[in-house]
Amino acid sequence: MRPVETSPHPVARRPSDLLSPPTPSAADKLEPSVPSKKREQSSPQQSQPPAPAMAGSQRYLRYIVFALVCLLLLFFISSSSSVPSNWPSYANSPAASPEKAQDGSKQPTSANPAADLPPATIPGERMNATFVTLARNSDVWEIAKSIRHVEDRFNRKFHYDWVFLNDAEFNDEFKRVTTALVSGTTKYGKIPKEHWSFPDFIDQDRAAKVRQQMKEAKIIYGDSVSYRHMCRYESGFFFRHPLMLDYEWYWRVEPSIDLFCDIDYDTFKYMADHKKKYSFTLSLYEYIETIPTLWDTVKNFTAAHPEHVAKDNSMGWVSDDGGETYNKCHFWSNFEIGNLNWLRSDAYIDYFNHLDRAGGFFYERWGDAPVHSIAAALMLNKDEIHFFNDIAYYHVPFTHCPSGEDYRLKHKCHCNPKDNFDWNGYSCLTRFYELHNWPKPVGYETDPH
Ligand SMILES: Nc1nc2c(ncn2[C@@H]2O[C@H](COP(=O)(O)OP(=O)(O)OP(=O)(O)O)[C@@H](O)[C@H]2O)c(=O)[nH]1
Ligand SMILES: [Mg+2]
Repeated sequence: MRPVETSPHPVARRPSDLLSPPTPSAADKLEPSVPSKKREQSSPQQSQPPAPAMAGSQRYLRYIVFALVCLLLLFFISSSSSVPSNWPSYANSPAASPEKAQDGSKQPTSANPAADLPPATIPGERMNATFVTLARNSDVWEIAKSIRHVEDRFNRKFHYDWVFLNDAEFNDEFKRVTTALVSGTTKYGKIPKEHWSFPDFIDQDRAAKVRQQMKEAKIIYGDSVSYRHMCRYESGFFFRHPLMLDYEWYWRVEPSIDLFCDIDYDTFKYMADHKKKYSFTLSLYEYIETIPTLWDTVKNFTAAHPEHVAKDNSMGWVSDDGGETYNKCHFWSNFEIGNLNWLRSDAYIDYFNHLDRAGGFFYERWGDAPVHSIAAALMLNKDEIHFFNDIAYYHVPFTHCPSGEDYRLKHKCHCNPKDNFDWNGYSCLTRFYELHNWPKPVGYETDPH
């Protein structure tokens, strides 16, 4: 919050203050019956006995002067509170004149009694949950925007904590700005070096060559070392940071995202009550150039650890040929609400270690989105993955805007349904609906797509 600045100069509050003549002094207002000049003159005169005729006419003169002064005062007061004639008139507005309120009664100003406004704070138990953001100090203003959206649409009603993680120390500005915005408790953690560096089994020359080749092939973030550390960290470590060990549920938030609709219920509690472990709002196809050997590595893992594969899994969502090849569908992991105990489970840790040893985070450019998504698809039962259709979300360049105008209006959504990515050919949501044999959501037919 910006400090309130005090001005050393008296400031005119309205244009009329500059235009109107000065109002009488406080002293004049307190003793209106004796104008100040008159008071000064009166004492010498009182010392001489007045002639009777003079005394009468002087009294009348005084009354006349007094009446004139009163008239002048009244004129000054009324002219200083009037607005210039070229200002718009609100004379007929009920708000401007309470005595003209629509029901004809004189009403004092009162609070809006509308019953359908959501309460400022939603009562009830809170889950053991936190928001989590990986960010650099330079992300401060973009994460500030994201926090504002999350607070306005959800967290001002719940006050969940927010954990910030960084491979460097957070500076004071980052802490000040984010702490001021979050309604829950904020925590700031530095990532240990061993979670944000090349493991010793990685061949540095081979990794550098790949980066050069990807740069020439113009693959997005193809030559970036830090992006690779970020993807590896989000895949295998954030949930093990000491600050995260306190929690069971997380909601991942990135800089520059938008939430478009009010969320009036506790999404963490929803996950717990419905036995969900992982969730998404957007899904799409991955660039195959960044993960050429990921699926083969996964197949090696499932062959070695069949016990980690869920019976009622979502293989049909990630493979069109019963697991032979990967169809590249993944949940977009810049948004996630999920269960930290699942990520900390033996099954997930075995999976991550297997992938990490294969080296694809550095010899290719494996993203945390396909890594999380394949794990969820194969190691969770399909009912444990939740599609948050009601969380309207944007991360450049895609928007999830819920189907159905009725829902959007009731939840004060400000997304344009034309921007909805769900039924676009590059989205994997239709496949998800087919996997579950769900009909398309209400409003699908009438919304533009
Ligand atoms: N501390 C830290 N955080 C990073 C670094 N690189 C990325 N991040 C964070 O990791 C998350 C993902 O990075 P992004 O750059 O948004 O990656 P992306 O979403 O694939 O790409 P964009 O389309 O550019 O958003 C964000 O929360 C970033 O703030 C880094 O080097 N250090
Ligand atoms: Mg991002």
